[in-house]
Amino acid sequence: MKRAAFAVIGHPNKGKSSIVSTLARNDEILISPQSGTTVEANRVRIETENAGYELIDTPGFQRPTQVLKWLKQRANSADQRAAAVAEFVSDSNCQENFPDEVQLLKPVIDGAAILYVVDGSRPYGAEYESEMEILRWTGRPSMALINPIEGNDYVDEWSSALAQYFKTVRVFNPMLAEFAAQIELLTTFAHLNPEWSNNIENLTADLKRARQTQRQRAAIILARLLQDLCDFRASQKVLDQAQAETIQPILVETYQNWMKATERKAIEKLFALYQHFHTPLEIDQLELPPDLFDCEQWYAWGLNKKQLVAAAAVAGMAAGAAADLVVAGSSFMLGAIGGGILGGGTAWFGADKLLEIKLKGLPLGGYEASYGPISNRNFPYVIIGRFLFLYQQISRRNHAVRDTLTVNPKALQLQIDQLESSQKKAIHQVCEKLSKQKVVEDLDKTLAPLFSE
Ligand SMILES: Nc1nc2c(ncn2[C@@H]2O[C@H](COP(=O)(O)OP(=O)(O)OP(=O)(O)O)[C@@H](O)[C@H]2O)c(=O)[nH]1
Ligand SMILES: [Mg+2]
Repeated sequence: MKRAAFAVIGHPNKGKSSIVSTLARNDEILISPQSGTTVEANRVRIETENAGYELIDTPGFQRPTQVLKWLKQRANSADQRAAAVAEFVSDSNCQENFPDEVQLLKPVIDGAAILYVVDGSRPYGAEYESEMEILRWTGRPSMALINPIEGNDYVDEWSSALAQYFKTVRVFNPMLAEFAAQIELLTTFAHLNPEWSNNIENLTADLKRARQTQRQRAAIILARLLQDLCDFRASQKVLDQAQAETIQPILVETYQNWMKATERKAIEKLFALYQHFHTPLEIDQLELPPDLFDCEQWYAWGLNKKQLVAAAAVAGMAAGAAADLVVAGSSFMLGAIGGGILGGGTAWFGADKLLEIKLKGLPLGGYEASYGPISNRNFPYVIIGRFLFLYQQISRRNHAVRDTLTVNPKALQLQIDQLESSQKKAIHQVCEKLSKQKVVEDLDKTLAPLFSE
């Protein structure tokens, strides 16, 4: 099966590398606001299960008018033009005088098709005609992409001009194009050369399947994280109660550090699953506030008291248990009354609301002091909320996007509400089990509906 290769070509700073980065799902490709960032042709292979193709990122045209002049001296008629371009690429003087044009034309001479990239937010100008003319001289299959970098103002103007040189013209924004738009573009590529159509058909089918698998894997990562965080306890042997008291802060620290590190590792796995290896992330550490029901910052992540009572009802918990939840929330009262103590006292005092050190006698003497696991009913929702937010961001983030991913929480409840009632109920039931440190079979399958496209 013939594999396609596309050289992405254009003026400097028009988003060529951005397009390669997004289509290849590769966040290592250099992109920058500085013109002339790409200085050498860079071949990027895209491999899927049953197919593959190549994108070639190239430097921008620097002196197209002079290059065209050079070429015109070498070809008297149309049949000689492609050979003139080939001569240009292998000519040592040209390699020295026009390094950028040699770099960008070489892959085309070697058999790649052309993706010509322009900026739809800037006016068309005749100066682009030398570039398009040179590309036409190669005789290779080609299409044009209009990247609306700062808007659509000149897209129509560009479309008319490009139609003079290219049979196929598409608008494609490497920052915002969703998965479906990327697949659509790949499908268009297939039309450039009938020899590639089988391969590209396999490619798009593979990519769609891979995306489905990614969602399943994301659910598996969350399932493990939930089970781990809900079950974890830090413990240590001690001789007596006095010693237990002295090691309290150490146990608490061990516990909290482990919880944070475990969540962090799961997030890294999630990002790697979507081939994002360099995304700068700004996320608050997973801190355990004194009271998971009432601390302001947790509302955004977990469920509030009322929602939690409703969830309990949906999950089919006994009426008494639901009432307990409201009472459990009365530590809110404690918080309110004892605000001074909580605020000014040690962190330990506050954490005591959620968790406390337990002391257990050991058969051969001495004690085991332990901290955790957390059995607050809201806790699984908090973990789900944080993870799902990041899933939504990263699974839709194009690889050309390089800014910091900041966490701006939305209510998890909204997403759970969108599910069918049986799915909702199943999730509330597993959260209830998790908060009691029960092992949940097929947790990932229950969570799967939360991972929407
Ligand atoms: N907002 C926005 N910015 C874009 C878009 N495409 C590219 N950019 C930005 O434009 C700048 C240039 O993008 P590159 O992809 O490096 O452009 P290039 O054509 O490869 O540039 P050279 O390698 O220098 O020729 C970068 O700062 C990109 O972030 C877009 O669709 N929208
Ligand atoms: Mg570049």
